[in-house]
Amino acid sequence: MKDERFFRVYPQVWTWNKANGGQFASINRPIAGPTHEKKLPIGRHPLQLYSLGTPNGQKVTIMLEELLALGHGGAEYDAWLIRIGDGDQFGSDFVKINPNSKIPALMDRSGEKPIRVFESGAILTYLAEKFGAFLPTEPAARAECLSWLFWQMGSAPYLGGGFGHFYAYAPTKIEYAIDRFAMEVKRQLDVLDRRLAESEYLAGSQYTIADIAVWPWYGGLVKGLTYGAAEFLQVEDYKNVQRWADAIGDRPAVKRGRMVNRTSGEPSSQLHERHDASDFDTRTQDKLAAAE
Ligand SMILES: N[C@@H](CCC(=O)N[C@@H](CS)C(=O)NCC(=O)O)C(=O)O
Repeated sequence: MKDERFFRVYPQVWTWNKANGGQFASINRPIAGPTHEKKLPIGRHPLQLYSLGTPNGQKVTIMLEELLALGHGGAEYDAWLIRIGDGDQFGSDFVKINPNSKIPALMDRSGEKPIRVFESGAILTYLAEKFGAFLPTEPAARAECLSWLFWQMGSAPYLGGGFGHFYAYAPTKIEYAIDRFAMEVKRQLDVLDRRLAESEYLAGSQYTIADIAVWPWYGGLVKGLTYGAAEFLQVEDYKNVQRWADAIGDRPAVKRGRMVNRTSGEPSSQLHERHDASDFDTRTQDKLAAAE
């Protein structure tokens, strides 16, 4: 029950203040559905990915690059860029693939009827089952893998929407919110650190979709790639997470997956769209700029 003090600050009925000064004020809205008609391009490969190189987007491109590295030719994909800052996620075709208007979104066009998949955890599971890879089949190992995968899906919003939002993006710094989410994120890092003290990877001795889901968020955080919060959160303390983050970050497929649909950082690390394996050598932003 809200008390008197609440209504001194807030009205009885919430109204939408479009210009609230927040970093993502231009795209945040309280209603779902498309804002405009927009066709999405379709390339020549069986899998069509519509995404952006954020941690949630990287999960899928890392998975696809890992599958290709294993020799699964059916995992060939076209990765199209969805610029969420420009509102591409509210285009009509995109909303048909993901009614939640968030990247990543996947269309599998390999069968008779196209299959849409949204939510990064669902996409990882779909691809793992389709290709029989990175998801153990033995019941105990499979349960462990899915437990950590779902742990990620439930935990990362506290890291991104909670800590990251209030520490890095909110227009006013609210000590209570930063403290609350810093504490939760440190607790989560400790959960991972204790697990990785007893196990090489999250689900056991094998590298799985659980690692692929968790690494872009928590690996990025402990390597100082996210929110500039490495010192604030004392990420060096999490020695087992550091060991695991380094091992995964060294994988060639992870290095490639991180480049796809990336629009920030060194131009040589940005491959805005990926349509062919050779694009990593020929179509990064530095190469495209040099060719102009
Ligand atoms: N639970 C979703 C989260 C996806 C998500 O939050 N995507 C963000 C980028 S990292 C997005 O598309 N934001 C656009 C928006 O909120 O309008 C998943 O894991 O796929």
